[in-house]
Amino acid sequence: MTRSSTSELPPPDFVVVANRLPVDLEKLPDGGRRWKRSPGGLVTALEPMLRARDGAWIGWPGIPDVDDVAPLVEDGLQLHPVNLTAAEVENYYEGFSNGTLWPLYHDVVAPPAFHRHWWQAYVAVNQRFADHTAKVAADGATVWIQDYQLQLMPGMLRELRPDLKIGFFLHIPFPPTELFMQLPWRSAIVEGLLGADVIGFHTAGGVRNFRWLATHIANAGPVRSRNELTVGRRTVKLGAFPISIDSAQLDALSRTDEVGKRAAQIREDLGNPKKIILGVDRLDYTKGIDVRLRAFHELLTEHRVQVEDAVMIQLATPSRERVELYQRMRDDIEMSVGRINGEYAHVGHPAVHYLHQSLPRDELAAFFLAADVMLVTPLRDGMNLVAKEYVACRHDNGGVLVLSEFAGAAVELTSALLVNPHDTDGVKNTLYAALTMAPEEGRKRMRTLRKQVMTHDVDRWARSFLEALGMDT
Ligand code: ADQ
Repeated sequence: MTRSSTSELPPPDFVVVANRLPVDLEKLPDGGRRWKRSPGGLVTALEPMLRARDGAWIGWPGIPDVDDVAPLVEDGLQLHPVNLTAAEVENYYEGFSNGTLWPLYHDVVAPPAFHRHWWQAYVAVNQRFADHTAKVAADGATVWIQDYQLQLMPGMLRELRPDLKIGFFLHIPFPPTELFMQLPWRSAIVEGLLGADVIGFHTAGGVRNFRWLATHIANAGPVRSRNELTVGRRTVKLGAFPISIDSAQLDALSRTDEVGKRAAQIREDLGNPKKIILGVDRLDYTKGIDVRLRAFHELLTEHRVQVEDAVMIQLATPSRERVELYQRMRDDIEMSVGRINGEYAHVGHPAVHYLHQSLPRDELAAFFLAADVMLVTPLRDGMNLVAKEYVACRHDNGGVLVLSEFAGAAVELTSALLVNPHDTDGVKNTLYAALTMAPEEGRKRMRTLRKQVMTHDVDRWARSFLEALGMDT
């Protein structure tokens, strides 16, 4: 990585703004600090475009109370840190973003909390991001704002810099209007979003919900067409842009010898069971990890599945560990795993293997390649990239994907076995069907799924959004 300061560079004409920077700042034991890359799909997709244009990324570096970090340039990409205080992390991030908006936007599967001091912190932090961006962006630049933590920012930025082209993309579902209406600050959020020129959602359902609210509770004028609203003298475009993954890269990784050998090794380490069932998630109450544990447990109890024949692996990345609800959910999941193993494991052969760990990409690819059935059962999910990653890794056309109807991915991945995660019998019977599916039918379904995932990658997603915003990609 070559690093330098931003002072000698021209102002960027393409700027991405997200809650987090694509690098994390780490505190060292000796009191020093260092930057660590935090790879993610969004960075991979946008990096080439950002570098080609000497673009900039604005975001929080991941630790609170560091207001002395200068912007830096990393291999041609400008990184501009925005500081958050410890109180703002608590109130804007853990509070309003993850304690109010996250559950509200995910069908209130957990009750959202409404606190005025959380909201005030959300307003203040959005304003800081807007002020920062207004200072950094070149005349007439394109600014692409990401996700639910920054929904007020499009409006705030437009006030400061009407010359900018502003796009906003929501990575989580936009909820049904009846649920959104609970939010005491609903008009401010809708008006904030309407500051953008293009507002993107994963699905047409999100577009529909937002369009109704924009015309009923905010000052959006007549609907010009299904996907265009009039706001004052401006036109705001709405669109469904289903995000994806770097499909070719994962496909290539899963074809390497190392990953193939590691997948075989995983099978052997498990005692060569006939079937391996896999779940891979951030440990979050929206992901329905409990749903699939219950289904597997019942199949064992009903003797439809024997532990000698089928094992389950649940990989769970630690997430939001300071939030009490997440601590409780983790306890519940670990208790269920303990109970299933207590009843059905043999010494040396657990029924459920549970890893509360984040794994490297190649290791994850090996698990995907080893798994006969992939269980993706969220109660609600904006998209769910795990489902697409599984498909991209199955270059052998093997494996069966069981997918929740309530994941955005279900709109595209219709050849998966779709389930209603609230219907335990349905999930259980579908899991059984997946375990006993004729190989030819499995391959046929996987071929269709791969056609979709391999041709609709994250680069295509980013380009289609930026083209809607009028950027020459
Ligand atoms: P997330 O809720 O984080 O994203 P998801 O789309 O599934 O959900 O992405 C999770 C990522 O974490 C995947 O790339 C997955 O491989 C990785 N991961 C999960 N467990 C892991 C483990 N144990 N080790 C290593 N990596 C692991 C939000 C929305 C989604 C939306 C995305 C992108 O909630 O609905 O798809 O943003 O818009």
